[in-house]
Amino acid sequence: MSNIAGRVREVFRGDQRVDADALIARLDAVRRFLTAVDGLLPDGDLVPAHTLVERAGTRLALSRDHTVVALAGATGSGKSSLFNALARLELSPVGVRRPTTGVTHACVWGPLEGANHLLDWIGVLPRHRFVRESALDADDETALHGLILLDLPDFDSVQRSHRLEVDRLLGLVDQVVWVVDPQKYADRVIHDSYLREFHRHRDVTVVVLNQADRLSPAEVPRVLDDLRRLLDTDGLTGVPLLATTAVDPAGMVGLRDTMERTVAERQAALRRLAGDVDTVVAGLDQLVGTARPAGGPDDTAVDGLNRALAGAAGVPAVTEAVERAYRHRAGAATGWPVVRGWRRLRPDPLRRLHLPGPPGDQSDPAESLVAATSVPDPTAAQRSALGLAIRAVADRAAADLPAAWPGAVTSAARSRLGDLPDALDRTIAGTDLGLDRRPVWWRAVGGVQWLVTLAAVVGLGWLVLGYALRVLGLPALDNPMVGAVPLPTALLLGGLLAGLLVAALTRPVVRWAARRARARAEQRLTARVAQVGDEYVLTPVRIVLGSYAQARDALRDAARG
Ligand SMILES: Nc1nc2c(ncn2[C@@H]2O[C@H](COP(=O)(O)OP(=O)(O)OP(=O)(O)O)[C@@H](O)[C@H]2O)c(=O)[nH]1
Ligand SMILES: [Mg+2]
Repeated sequence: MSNIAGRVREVFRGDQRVDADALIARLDAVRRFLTAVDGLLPDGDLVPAHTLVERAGTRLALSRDHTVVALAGATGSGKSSLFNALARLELSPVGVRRPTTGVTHACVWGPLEGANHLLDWIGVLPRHRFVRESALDADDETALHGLILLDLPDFDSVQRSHRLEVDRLLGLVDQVVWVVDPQKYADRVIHDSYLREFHRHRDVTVVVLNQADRLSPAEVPRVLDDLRRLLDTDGLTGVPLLATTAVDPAGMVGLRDTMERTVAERQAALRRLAGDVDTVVAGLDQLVGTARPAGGPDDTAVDGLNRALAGAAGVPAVTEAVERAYRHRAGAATGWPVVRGWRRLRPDPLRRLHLPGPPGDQSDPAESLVAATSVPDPTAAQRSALGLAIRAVADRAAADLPAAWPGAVTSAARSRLGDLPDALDRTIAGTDLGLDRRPVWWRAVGGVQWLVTLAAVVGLGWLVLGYALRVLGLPALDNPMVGAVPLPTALLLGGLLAGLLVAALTRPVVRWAARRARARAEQRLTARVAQVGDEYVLTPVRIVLGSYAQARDALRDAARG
């Protein structure tokens, strides 16, 4: 037996210490990761991380002076026999009828009080809890003070409840001693379903080949070598492997030494949780990947979005109306006064869209309080162009992100799509189109038009007066001459001609200024519409990209073991 114990010490490697503060920092990082991805990634992918955070928090809050070690294995491998041999008492029934152990038994070394909360959490019924504290033992058992040993049911049980109980407990205990026997040590179930799954928990895994007395002394090393090879394949290289004989105290020395060392180190709980963090981080790695988070949506896609938004908001229709409104209003202000009134009868093109009318136009003040414009609704083509542009923004922003993220980015980009039409309409209604002041030159030209019209009226009056005097036989007025033309005639004709001339000369200037007013309005509208796009589409996308960056940083912190 001492040979076997010697072999055990050679491969034992429980020397890697886990710093409690560093572990808590890693768990905090996992918590930050979960906060960052909350609502963005499928909940199903996050279950192990949530479970870890909850379990680790509870385990660390409970006694850190106790080490919970579970004896796990196939039915009949000798778990209960080892449990009793370690306790040196017959606590858990050992039987020939399989399976024997149906519920977990616990044995606590040292006072039970401190361990009770831990056993409540683990879920061992009080009637199956035992205390290994006897005055008769003197100091024999002090080396194991702090140990809580669990005798588990069989994991390969015909009883489904046994398997469920084992799986539940394996997620909670600090260390697992896997018990195999010479007949079944190579069984696929234990290797494929259990040991392989525990490869990140090598630091808290011990494997014992029990019933070693059933092998000849020459066979023991051979079977241990074979088992070691299988464990290497399972990814459990270097885990302590020892042979035990539950029915012979000498065959328990190696396992007892291992237990004492585990209890003395007070490291198993921390190592187990560190292994859990490793497992969770490895599982989450593909959700975050190595891609650097994009700074934000790219410029080309944003330009496309702004164009599509402008189209959907009816910016072309409004700018067209601005140009016509400018011509309309300039015509009314600078046109020939004889026909000006007639112009005013025609409706203002901007008012027709329920946009601000000419300055001082109070014809319907209530209407100006209504945000909704009568800008035509977007066509089906404009709507689908907007949909595509939003998609393109999301696709470009999420191009380098792992598969789990593009969906979240697209949802964010589309999250406020329903509010966009109203927001765009309000923006159009609230944009200063640059037409609310009459240019000075309109007033100057208008003044000239009034002057020449006045001259024509004076000329006409003068002529009418002269004609009336002649009809009544009264002395005629002495008409001054302008060249060969009498002054009243010159005033009338000159005034009329000058009016038409000023109107003709003004027309191309008005057209040019109307185009400029249109360009200015287009610039302002495009800028305001882009702000709406920023608020309703780009900001939600940026928030998701920010969450990705936070999740990535958090996972990197959690991975630092
Ligand atoms: N010779 C020998 N027999 C053993 C040894 N360990 C256990 N046995 C016997 O193997 C049988 C099964 O032992 P248990 O301790 O009940 O096995 P278990 O793993 O608890 O089984 P379940 O509770 O059914 O999961 C009993 O008859 C034990 O006496 C050992 O080291 N050597
Ligand atoms: Mg048993």
